[in-house]
Amino acid sequence: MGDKNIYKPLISSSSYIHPSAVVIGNVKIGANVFVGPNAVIRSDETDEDNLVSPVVIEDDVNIQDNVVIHALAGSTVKIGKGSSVSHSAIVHGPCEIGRECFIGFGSVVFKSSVGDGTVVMHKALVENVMIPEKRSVPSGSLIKCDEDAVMLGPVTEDLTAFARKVRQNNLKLLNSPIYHRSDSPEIAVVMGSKSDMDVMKECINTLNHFDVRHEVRIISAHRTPERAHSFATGANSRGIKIIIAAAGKSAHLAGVMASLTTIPVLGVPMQTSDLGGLDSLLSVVQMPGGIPVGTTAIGRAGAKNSALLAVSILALADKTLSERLVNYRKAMQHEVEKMDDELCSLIPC
Ligand code: RP5
Repeated sequence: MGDKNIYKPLISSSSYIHPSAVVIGNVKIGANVFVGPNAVIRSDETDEDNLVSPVVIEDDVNIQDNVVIHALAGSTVKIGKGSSVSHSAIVHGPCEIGRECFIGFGSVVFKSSVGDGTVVMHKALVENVMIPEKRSVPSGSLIKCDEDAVMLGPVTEDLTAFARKVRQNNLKLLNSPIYHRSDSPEIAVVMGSKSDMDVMKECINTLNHFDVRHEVRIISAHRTPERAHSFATGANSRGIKIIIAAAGKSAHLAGVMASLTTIPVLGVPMQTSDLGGLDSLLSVVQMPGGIPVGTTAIGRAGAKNSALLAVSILALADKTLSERLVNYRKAMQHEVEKMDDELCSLIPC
């Protein structure tokens, strides 16, 4: 048996999967992919070596409602960048759909490859063929041998424009408030390593105190650069309003995040054993003009303050949060006054 992790879907954080859609097994979904209601994407059949071949959905693809994408054991499915698979279509492996293709309502594509830019209109059956690039498959066609495929005419400009429009409209859904769940996190707390967690608990506890919805991730600018990239580019479309990024040593995480998104990024430099955190501080704070990172103090104080700073930014548009922040300050004030009173009672002022 191979590595069990390869059987888990790997989905870019910039993509949207509707809660009613089902994604099972060795499925890789790239950036900015929209998967609509009731779509099923399964890669679960094992071959003779007990391995599961992948279903790969490249960036900017849209998979509409009730689409089924599945593969026979040992075969793969690939949907190329910028393609659309429309309502109730079935793409069954082995199958390769090229880039910027369109597969229409209720069409079935099985054991076939479809060249870049080809448009398959509605209720067509494409089986056991290779369709060259930029062909047009009319609605209701049966394309079952290479002779059928050779007879296909070129895709017209109108069809290409239609496919582009469908793609653009569906990708817009990624940013639509209709698909933003009201319980989605507003703040992302990202740290470069699990070893940062002990300090970053200060941040997380403070966000919990203010009841601010947040998510916590471990993403490294150096060790998982691709994940850092897809996380930062997708944060805005997922409704994240502020990223808090903590890292130590040569701490690029906050800067990398800030370079890939326009939402505010707060950097927390971690204390280090070699240089006490000065290394982290300078790496986080010394951003060249143009890409700002709001930097807090090194270590625990900085972790706590990053949360408070994030809360104060959110409070600009949230009266309840603003009141909580005022009360938090008042409580701190009372605590210090109490300390002073106690001291004065021991040593008369
Ligand atoms: C950075 O390197 C992390 O943010 C952490 O502060 C530091 C050390 O990481 P580990 O070696 O403990 O994983 O990337």
